[in-house]
Parts: sequence; C-alpha cells; structure tokens
Amino acid sequence: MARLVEPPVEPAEATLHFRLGGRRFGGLGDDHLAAVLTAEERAAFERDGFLTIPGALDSRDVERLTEAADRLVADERARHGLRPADMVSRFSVIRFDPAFVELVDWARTFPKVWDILGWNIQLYISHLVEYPPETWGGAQCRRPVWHQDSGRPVLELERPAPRLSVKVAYWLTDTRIPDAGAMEAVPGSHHLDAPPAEANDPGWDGVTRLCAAPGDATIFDRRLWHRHGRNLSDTVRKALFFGYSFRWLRPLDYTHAPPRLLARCDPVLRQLLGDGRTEVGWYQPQPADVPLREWLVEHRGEAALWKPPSTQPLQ
Ligand SMILES: O=C(O)CCC(=O)C(=O)O
Repeated sequence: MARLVEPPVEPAEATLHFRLGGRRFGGLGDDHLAAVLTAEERAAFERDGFLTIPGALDSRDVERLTEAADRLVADERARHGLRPADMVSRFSVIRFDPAFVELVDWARTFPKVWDILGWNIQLYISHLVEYPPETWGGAQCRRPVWHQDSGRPVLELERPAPRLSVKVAYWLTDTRIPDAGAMEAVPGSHHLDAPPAEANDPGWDGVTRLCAAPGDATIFDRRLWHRHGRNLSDTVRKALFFGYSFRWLRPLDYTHAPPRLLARCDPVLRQLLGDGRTEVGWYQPQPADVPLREWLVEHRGEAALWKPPSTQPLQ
C-alpha cells in the first residue's frame, strides 16, 4: 500500500559520517574567557588583516586532528581516484569526524572570532587541504592564485567591501621549513580591491609567508589577499580552515547541519552550526536564536559585547 506520508529524507549534505556513541559536543568555559582578543591582537588584526596564535593546538590535538585528516583524505582519495601526489581539498569536514566538530568552538581561537565578528555568527565552512610536494608530480586542485574568500560576494559587493567573515587556519604540519606550503599573504591588503601589482614579483618584500609550527593557528579577514604557498619540500602540507560569518549569510559547506549532530550539541554550538529557533532570527535574532550572546552577557557583561559599526535602531 502506498504511504500517505513520506518519511523525512535527510538531505545528502546533512549526512553524518561518524558514530555519535554517547558523545556530546560544545561548552564554553573559563578557558574561553582566558583567550579573548587583547588590544594588541586587535590592533595587529586590523592593521595586517591576520593574526597568528602560536600553540592554538597542543601536540596531542595535532596528533588527533592529523589522524582524523589522514582518514578523511584516504577516503577522499579512494572515492575520487586521487593518487598520493594529488592535492585533496574537502569541504564540510565537521560531518566526518568528531575531532573536527570539537574545533568549532575551540577555546584558544573561537573567543578571538567572537571579539572580531560579534555574537551573531555561525560556522560557514570547515575545509581540509592536503597539499603534497609538487615534486611528486600530482594534479593540484588549483595553482596558487591571489584571492579573497567567499565566492560571489567578492564580485557582487559594492566597494568598499565589508569584512563579512574570517577564517581560522590550523596548521597541522611545519611550514617553517622553506617552501613547505606556508600560506602567503599581503599584510594590510584587506582594504584593497585587487592584489598589489608587485605581488607576483618574487623579489617583492610586501608578501609575508605565514610560516607556522604544527598547532599554530592564523585568523584572517576574508578580504586579505592570500594564496597557498608552493610546496617544494619533501613533506605533505596539511591544514584545516574553519570560517565564521554573520548568520544572515548562507553557509558555504552545508545547507543543514546533520540533525543527529545538532541534537548532541550545546545551544551555542547549535547556533554555530547554523541552527536557529525563529523564522525571522537570521535577520532579526531573538534571544533563543543566539545563545552565544546570552553566554557572553552572563560571563563578560553587556558592556563587553562587540559593538556593531552602526548604532541606528532596527525596524
Ligand atoms: O591552503 C592555503 O594555504 C590557502 C587556503 C586558502 O586560500 C583559503 O582557505 O582560502
């Protein structure tokens, strides 16, 4: 007999690829409060468009995340017929391993994100990039190209372009080794509409290589002109990029976070994974939509909340 009501179908993009077991995720605490953005960090971020956080991950974190990354990369290689020499770029990694979910509200980085973008935010991308040595002769997903982040907004926004989002890069391998794939950036270029003409000149000193130890993190403004560096070393470069944006933007790597995952997350993490409680709440957040705001008021006080650029009343 035909079913009168079809069972709800989980959208493909909401599939969870790991067992939840008894796990629960999320929870802000004192470690977060200890890592809020300092005045010096804010000044550096505003000036350069990026900020490096040494030791954002300790060696056990790096080990756990590297194992998770290696498992996911092996699956991706098998699924897409990629050779070890080929670059792997995988979005939406939070659906593939609990270790990645734990990074979303990471104590040593996330407080800096809320101090840069405020409380009306979400994760919009969780991205793994494995970049083997070019000498292995693999197909690179893309040649190093100077770019700003986010796709169409880069083209469609009127100028001057607003910040909209930031990314936190977690470096899992050592990019202090020369030419080991350290990301390159033009400090201060987040106010430019095009990369400086000299940026492709190898002799120009306006490019910074974000040389990082395993476990370091870099927060960068989406408008920063950046590109992945060449990897001419004999080591595979591994990095994770977690992007946060205002909640009124659509996420880039999911339409719905897996409902089974959301059910195991605390309210703030649910907010960060794109959940909302009211229909109007992406544009006009109600208290239930943005538990991060309530947590910050409770633990830091109303006066410490991020100040939006405008103070005009909302209608
Ligand atoms: O892989 C890199 O170093 C750069 C990544 C990047 O360009 C990005 O996440 O937008």
